[in-house]
Amino acid sequence: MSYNQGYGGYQQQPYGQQQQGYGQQPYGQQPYGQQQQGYGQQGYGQQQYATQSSPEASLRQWFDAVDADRSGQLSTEELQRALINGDWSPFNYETVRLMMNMFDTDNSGQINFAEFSGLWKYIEEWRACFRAFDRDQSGSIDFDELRTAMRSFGYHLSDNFLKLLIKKYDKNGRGDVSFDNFVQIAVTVKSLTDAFMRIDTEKKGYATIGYEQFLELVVSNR
Ligand SMILES: [Ca+2]
Ligand SMILES: [Ca+2]
Repeated sequence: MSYNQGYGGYQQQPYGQQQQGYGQQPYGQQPYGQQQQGYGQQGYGQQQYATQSSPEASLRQWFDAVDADRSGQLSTEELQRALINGDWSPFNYETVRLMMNMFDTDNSGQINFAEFSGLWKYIEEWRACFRAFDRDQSGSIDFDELRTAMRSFGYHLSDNFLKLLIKKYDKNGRGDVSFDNFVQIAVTVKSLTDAFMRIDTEKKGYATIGYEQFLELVVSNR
């Protein structure tokens, strides 16, 4: 029952109808203007690129700086150097791989500059979102903050499941999650929910799923 209740979130507020879903987030409302602030905070603005004129030029320089072998493409390892949390720690490998899969549109296993620009914009949108939900500005998302975030994304998840998410993605053992892990949680929950909704055709919040169908769902979302 609690499962159905928890999952019921998407019945009550289907996508696009969420009270304050993605649309209402700071997404897109603060494009590059506000991100300047982010640049400085994340460290790379403090390096020699600080005074660059256009955001594109800064981004290009950032891309070139992390493209260690000068191939004009970023490998997963190079990309990891480009993606930094608020506390300057690099993104965890899993999140980098997730971003790689999402933005490597030509499936080359590398990220070119055009793909990187899209990826960067996406990350900056998430950064604004993360800041909005990090109420106490601790630089991490705790249980209450995660619950608020997931609700506003339209997911009504039980406290137990939210606790499980924190437990799984809390890399410092402090009972909260860093920026990279927050993104990973949100993207994972979304892709798994979308996959489930394709099986749950009657939108009941439960479905009969075959063994291999289940394996397929999990594997294709990794
Ligand atoms: Ca490279
Ligand atoms: Ca916080």
